Amino acid sequence: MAWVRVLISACFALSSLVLARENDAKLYLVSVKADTAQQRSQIADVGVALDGIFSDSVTFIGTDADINRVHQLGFALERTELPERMVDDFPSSDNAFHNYAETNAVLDQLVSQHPDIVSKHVIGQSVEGRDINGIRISSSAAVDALPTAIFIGCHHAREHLSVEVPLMLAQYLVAQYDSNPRVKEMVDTREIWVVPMLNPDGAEYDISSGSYKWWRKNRRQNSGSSYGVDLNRNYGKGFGGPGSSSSPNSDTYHGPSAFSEPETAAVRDFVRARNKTTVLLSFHTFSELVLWPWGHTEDLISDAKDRSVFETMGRKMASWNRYTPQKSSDLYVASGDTTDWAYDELKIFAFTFELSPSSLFGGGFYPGASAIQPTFTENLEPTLYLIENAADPYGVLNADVTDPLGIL
Ligand code: 0X9
Ligand code: ZN
Repeated sequence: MAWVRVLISACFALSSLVLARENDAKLYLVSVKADTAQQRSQIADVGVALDGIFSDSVTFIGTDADINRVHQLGFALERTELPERMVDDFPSSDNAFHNYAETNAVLDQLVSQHPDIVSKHVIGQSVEGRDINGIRISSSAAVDALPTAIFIGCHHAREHLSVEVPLMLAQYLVAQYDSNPRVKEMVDTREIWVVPMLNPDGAEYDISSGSYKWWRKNRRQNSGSSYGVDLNRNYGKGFGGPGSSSSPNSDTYHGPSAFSEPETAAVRDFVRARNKTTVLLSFHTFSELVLWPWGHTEDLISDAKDRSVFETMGRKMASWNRYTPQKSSDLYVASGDTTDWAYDELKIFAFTFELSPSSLFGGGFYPGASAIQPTFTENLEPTLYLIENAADPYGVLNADVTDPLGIL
C-alpha cells in the first residue's frame, strides 16, 4: 500500500534512530489503521504513546508486546524495524540543541546578563538527583505578587525541541527588555517562570549513551530492567484512568500513585506556591497542536465561561502558529496530564502545545537543528499573548466581541 511505503521511507529518513531499549526489546515504528478519536483512544488505552495522527491512521514507537496488544483489539497494522544510528551526545548536526549542562549554562548566562530581572531557582530534583532548574523573569522584587505565567518544557525525554522553545523565549525576553517597550511592560507587570527541562534524566539518557533512544519517560527504576514513569500520566486529575497504563514497561506507565515522581511533585509544589498563576503552557512535540482540557475524559469542562476562555485563547494562539486547536481528548483520551491537573486544582488556563513537525515525515521527535528557529518564531506571538493575558484571562472574552470570528 502506498501510504505504508511512504511511511517506511519517511522512517528511514529520520535523522537518528535506535534498535533496542533497556530490556533489549526491539523497537518498531508501527502504523495502525484508525480514523476516529474513539479508535485512537482505544489504542492509546493499551499503553502505547501515539505520536503521529493522520486522517486514517496513527503511529507509535513500540515493542512486539505493544504490537500484540493493539493487534488483539482487531486493528490492522504495519510495523517497520527502526534502523540504528549511533550518536555521541547530540549528533554534530544537532549540536544546536541544548543538553542538560548547556541548558543550565544558558540559564546562568541570563542571570549574569540581567540580574535585576532574572533569577535562577531549583524547583526540585529528578529521580537521579539532577537539579530541576527554572528561572523567574520579572523586574518586581516581590515574589508571587504579580500575575504569573509558567512555561514548562520536556516532560518527555525525546522531545528535545520542547526545551529549545521555552529557552529561547527566556532569551528573547531578557534580550529585548531594554529596547522593546512591549517586552518591558510584560516583565515589569508579570512574573514569568520558565522551566525548560523538567525531565533532565530522560533527556540526557536519550542522547548520552551512544544513540538516540526514543526515550519518553523519566528514569525511575521500576523493577528489574524496567525503567521509567510517563510524567504526563503522573499528575493527580484522573490519575490511572483511560489512556494511561499500569504496566511499568509501557511508555505511558502512570507510576504507582499520583505525583509519585519527584519531577511531577516538583511541578505540583512549584505551581501551588505561585499563587498568582493564571496561565501555564506545557511544551511537547510533535504534531503541531494547541490542546486544552479535558484530556482524561471526552466531557467538556462544565464551566461554560472557562470553556470559552480556553477555546478563545486556544484558537487565537493557533491563528498565529497555524497549529490545530482542539480539546486534548479530541486527540485521544489520556489521563493524568499536566493541564488537567492545573485547571482542575488551581483553575489555571493550562495548555499543551505539540510543536513541530506536523508528522514523522518532518523528522518526528528528531527534526534536526533547522527546526529550532522557525518553531520558536511561530510560537513567539502565542507565548507573548499568554503572558499579556495572564492579568485577566477572562478579558479575552470581551476582546472577542469585536472579533467574533477570531480573524484579527
Ligand atoms: O500523550 C501525551 O502526553 C501528549 N502527546 S505526546 O506525543 N507529546 O506524548 C499529549 C497530551 C495531551 N493530553 C491528553 N490527550 N490528555
Ligand atoms: Zn510529550
